[in-house]
Formats: sequence, C-alpha cells, structure tokens
Amino acid sequence: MSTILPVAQRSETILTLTAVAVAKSELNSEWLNQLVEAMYATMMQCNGVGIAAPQIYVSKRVVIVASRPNLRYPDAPEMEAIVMVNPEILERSKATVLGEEGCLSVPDERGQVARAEIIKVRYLTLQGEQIETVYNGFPARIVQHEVDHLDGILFIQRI
Ligand code: K3U
Ligand code: ZN
Repeated sequence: MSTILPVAQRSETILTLTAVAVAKSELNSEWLNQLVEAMYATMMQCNGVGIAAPQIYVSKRVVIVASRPNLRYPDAPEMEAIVMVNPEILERSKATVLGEEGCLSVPDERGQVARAEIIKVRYLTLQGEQIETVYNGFPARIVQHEVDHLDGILFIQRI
C-alpha cells in the first residue's frame, strides 16, 4: 500500500518555489518511483485529476496528469495517469479558453482561468524516455496548471 501524504496549502513557501529538475542519475531510481507512487496515492485519495511534487513537499519537477470526465468537463477524455518528469511546454496556441479550475492546495476555491487551448509538451518518462505530445482541452489545462506548480504559481494568481 502506498503512502498518502499531506498536501501543502496555499500560504506555504514550498508552493512559491521554482522546483528543481530531476537529474539523469535519479531516473529509474527507487526514490523517484516511490515519490510518484506517493503522488499517485495522494491524488487518488483527494479525487484529483493531477498533482505536482511540490504539493507533497518535494520541490522536484515531476507531475501526474490524469484526465477523466467530471461535472465541469463531462466530455474530458479518460486517460491513464501520465507521469511527466521535467515537463516543458514547447508551444502554446494563441487561442485561449476559459475553464473552471480547482486545486488540492486551495481546497475552498474554484475559478475561471484562461489557458492555451492546445499545447505541445516535452517530458521524460520515469525510465528516461523523451516524449513529445500535443494536448488539447481539459488535459492541456491540467498540464498547464501542474507546470505552473513547478514554477511556484497557483491558479488563483491567474484569475
Ligand atoms: O478534480 C478536480 C477538478 C476541479 C475543477 C474542475 C475539474 C476537476 C479537483 S482539483 C484538481 O484535480 C487539480 C489538482 C492539483 F491541484 F493538484 F493540481 C488539477 C486541476 C483541476 C482542474 C483544472 C486544472 C487542474
Ligand atoms: Zn493545483
């Protein structure tokens, strides 16, 4: 069974920091696998559709994106959880869309945030394979929200 960890809350410094890139030597490691397991368990426990490592007090550039249909986005795709190590948004569409966001670190607030509709992302898998993918709609929104966490930005700063 995986450990469920406390989630950092909005006024905490860890959420304002720029997270550090995962080093090559950390790929494929037991420590990185355990970090991701704890992130996944915590996200599932909180019914989230994403999570970033700083939210469980680890200032490293790791996120999980796990789109599924929900009340606000009934047409969202059901995706297997995707782990992104050192994600980089390479391109953003000029077109933006407004959509509702929430955050496990800001549990009492929801808000409408404008995000690029389509993005191109590059990331590493846990094994160190480099992937480039295009996302649109809700998954693109989650990626942008999670990458913001790695850069110390909360969605409430974008409202
Ligand atoms: O499932 C949530 C949700 C909230 C608003 C709209 C649709 C779904 C809970 S909030 C959530 O899952 C965050 C998780 C966070 F904060 F750890 F990253 C991810 C997220 C939700 C909505 C838009 C973008 C990101
Ligand atoms: Zn969040």
